[in-house]
Amino acid sequence: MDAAAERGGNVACGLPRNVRRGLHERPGRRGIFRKRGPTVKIVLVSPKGPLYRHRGGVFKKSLRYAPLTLPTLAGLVPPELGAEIRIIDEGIHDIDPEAIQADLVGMTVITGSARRAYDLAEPIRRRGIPVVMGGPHPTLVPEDVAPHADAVVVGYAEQSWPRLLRELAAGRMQPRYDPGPDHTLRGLPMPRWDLVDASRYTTTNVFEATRGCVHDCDFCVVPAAWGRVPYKRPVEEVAEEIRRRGARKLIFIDLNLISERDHARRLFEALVPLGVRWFGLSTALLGRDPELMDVMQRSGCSGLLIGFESISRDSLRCARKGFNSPQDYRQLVADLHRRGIAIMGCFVFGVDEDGPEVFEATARYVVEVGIDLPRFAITTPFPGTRLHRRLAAEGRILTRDWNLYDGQHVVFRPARMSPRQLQEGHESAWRHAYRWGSIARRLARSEARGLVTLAANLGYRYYAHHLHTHYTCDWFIGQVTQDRRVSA
Ligand code: B12
Ligand code: SF4
Repeated sequence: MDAAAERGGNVACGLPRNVRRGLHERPGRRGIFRKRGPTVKIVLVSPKGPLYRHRGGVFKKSLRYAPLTLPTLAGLVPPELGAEIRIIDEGIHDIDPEAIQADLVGMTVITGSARRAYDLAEPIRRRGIPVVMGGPHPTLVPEDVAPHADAVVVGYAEQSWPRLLRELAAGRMQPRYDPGPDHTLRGLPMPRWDLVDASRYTTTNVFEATRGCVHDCDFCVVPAAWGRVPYKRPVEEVAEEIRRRGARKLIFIDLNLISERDHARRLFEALVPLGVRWFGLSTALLGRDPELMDVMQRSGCSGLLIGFESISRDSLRCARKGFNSPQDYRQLVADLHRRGIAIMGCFVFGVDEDGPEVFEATARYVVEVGIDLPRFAITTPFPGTRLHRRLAAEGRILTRDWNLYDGQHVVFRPARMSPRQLQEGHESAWRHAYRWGSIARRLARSEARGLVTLAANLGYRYYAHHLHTHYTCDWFIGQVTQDRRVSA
């Protein structure tokens, strides 16, 4: 007898056995929600990603803003279901899967958290509670996720998630949901921030104005998962949401805010009268557009994350990011600093053109140019990307342990160095960039420096010198042998 049946189909105890068994096969069955009285319990979970498994240090709270995904999904729950919704971000709250009481559990999954999501789902499903998974990993490789979930939601879920819930209520949830052709970001309900414990995050003033990106970089999950269509929210709706929430300092999580220039310009202009300070993401192409930088400055931009990726033209071409021009980086940094905009500069190591010299050269460069907050990552061939397919075809994927797909571990055989050189070189770049002397030199070059930038540097200095504490396991890549390779 399974646990749900044991509890006799109580409202809070998951699907009764007969409904659960026939979940996908019996369209038109009486819906579970109506059957169980007015209160439907939905628990939305963000399983702990690799970087957050070890708490402690400065990352306890200081650099973390509240995740937008779960409040967004909660906002999309159809009101007529009268649902009681709980949000659990496992980076913040511990979860006991055996104790979860719900009619449905929804999990958002990135590749690095997939293993954890599967482990959490297993005891929950055993107790008769259906689990639905969505997000980047289910979108990229739904077939990997399907055995671990009752339904997989592929792609953006603005239309499919409410449909799933209505169909579940009617007793005919399908095993897979795809976004309809009518996907739009117009007229979205407000994210349910009231369900988030704001005291655990630096801020809950997290917004999005666009989705997707027009570019097609080899390693990037975004074009692989969602295509190259940039979806845009109407500028007035974004401004209205900011106004209604009374946000003065905010974060845009859009991967490339300037993906469509005209929308970006109108957005920034709409921000001017709001008198906000904001942080967001952009490509280095911004450097070619002083007019856009001016309006950005007027709109209150105080920091940008920019994917510089490499200081080598060949490496950039190799990663299909040839639109970045390293010869222009210095000018871009200076132009942004002059406008009081600090820069979090991201670099990635391990593309085929990279040799062992790349680490020191890059670390020295970021100090010399004065990047406020440099970040380094190891090229990660996320499943479903073109890069993954190519490396798999070349027999260079070393492991499919998704726990290691976090941008901090070497999971493939690099072309011009050993896996160990890549792992150790990446760590040495972090340490070099966050030496006391390097921090001082970088910040001395930045006119955008302030207490926040200094505090963030101290945070990253801690991280740079404790990388191993933040790793999930002792993946000792040097010991990987030929026969541990995985080629598909
Ligand atoms: C913000 C963000 C973060 C934040 C996340 C936390 C936060 N406080 O917000 C921070 C900076 C901490 C972060 C860290 C990392 N991130 Co991140 N992040 C993002 C980003 C830019 C936005 C996510 C977001 O909020 N989107 C807005 C919401 C509304 O959209 P959404 O999450 O896609 O959800 C929609 C659908 O996907 C779907 N959906 C999602 N989940 C579910 C669940 C259910 C049940 C259903 C029905 C639907 C559904 O419905 C939603 C509405 O359409 C995405 C890129 C992107 N644009 O997706 C990368 C992204 C998710 N991150 C990524 C990565 C790799 C990382 C890191 C590993 C990077 C690193 N090395 O540091 C770490 C991992 C952290 C960890 N937990 O382990 C990758 C994931 C790739 C993959 N296959 O795993 C992405 C796609 C970026 C990329 N280009 O590669 N990230
Ligand atoms: S510009 Fe950034 S978001 Fe766009 S495809 Fe390239 S890496 Fe991905």
